[in-house]
Amino acid sequence: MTKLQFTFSPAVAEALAAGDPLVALESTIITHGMPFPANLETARAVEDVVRANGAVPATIALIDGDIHVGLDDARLERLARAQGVAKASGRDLAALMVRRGTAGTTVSATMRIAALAGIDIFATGGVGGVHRGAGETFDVSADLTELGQTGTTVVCAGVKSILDIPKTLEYIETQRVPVVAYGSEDFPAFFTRSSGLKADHSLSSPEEIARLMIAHASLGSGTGILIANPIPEADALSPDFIDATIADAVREAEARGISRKEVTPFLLQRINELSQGRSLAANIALVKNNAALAARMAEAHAKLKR
Ligand code: PSU
Repeated sequence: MTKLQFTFSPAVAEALAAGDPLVALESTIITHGMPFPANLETARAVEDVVRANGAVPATIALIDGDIHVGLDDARLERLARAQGVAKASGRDLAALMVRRGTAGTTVSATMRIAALAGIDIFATGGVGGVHRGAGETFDVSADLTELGQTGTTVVCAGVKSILDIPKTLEYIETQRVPVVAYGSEDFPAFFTRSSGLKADHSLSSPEEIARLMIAHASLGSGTGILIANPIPEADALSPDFIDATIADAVREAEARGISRKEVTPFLLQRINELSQGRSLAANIALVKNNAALAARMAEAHAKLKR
């Protein structure tokens, strides 16, 4: 088998060689999750947050058929401005590499690439999950099966209620993936600090999570870990407001027959429009909050591994 070659940025290559803390970041949030220029500003700001908290950011994307681990600013800007680029989950990567394609990588693709590159921790906004109506459509994000197979620790703000949150948690349980809420008993719902459902476990420091990662790895299950970090209180949206907005967007998606991998980007964009930018502001705040926690975890984890 030929070994997959990645294109590492100099900063990422150096950190990997030295065993310094690193945080992987996804790029579908740039290509499909936010409008330009907020996507570019956020991508840059999130990298700065990782650096300010003691780790090296490694934004992952597919550019002209090459898998990049760590993007320079010119590539980040190209990705943020690109129109009509692909959204690559893990299963799309090989075909896009052959076609020399350019794509944002989803949580599933990014966690797989991070693991192959030797990066243990990955920060994002929300992971995909079981869609509402999945009993009929079978629409379950590949993020969840990837979590069951790839040993990356993913920091998110829970999942959005565009999804069926109870079914998503059931599916994650079936995949044997530990779910830990950070500093809370509740599993958060992205825009709000609680989904109304309890998380299986709660931890309250980056050091504890780093110890959990080491213990989990020693058990050899091979699964990832999902860390659910609630949005900061000051940035959270009111549950009534966001639930009504999401319900309108979901109805519209159904009426327009939006399906498959178009569903999530459509809903994100419509919710942003319907909320007049309030959902985008919350999204930016929670991604930065996750990046800060992930960097502090990476620092604690790198110390334990030395
Ligand atoms: N949820 C968000 N923002 C996002 C995504 C999900 O709040 O940008 C992106 C992530 O990249 C995630 C992907 O991996 O959407 C899931 O897509 P799907 O539901 O088609 O699997």
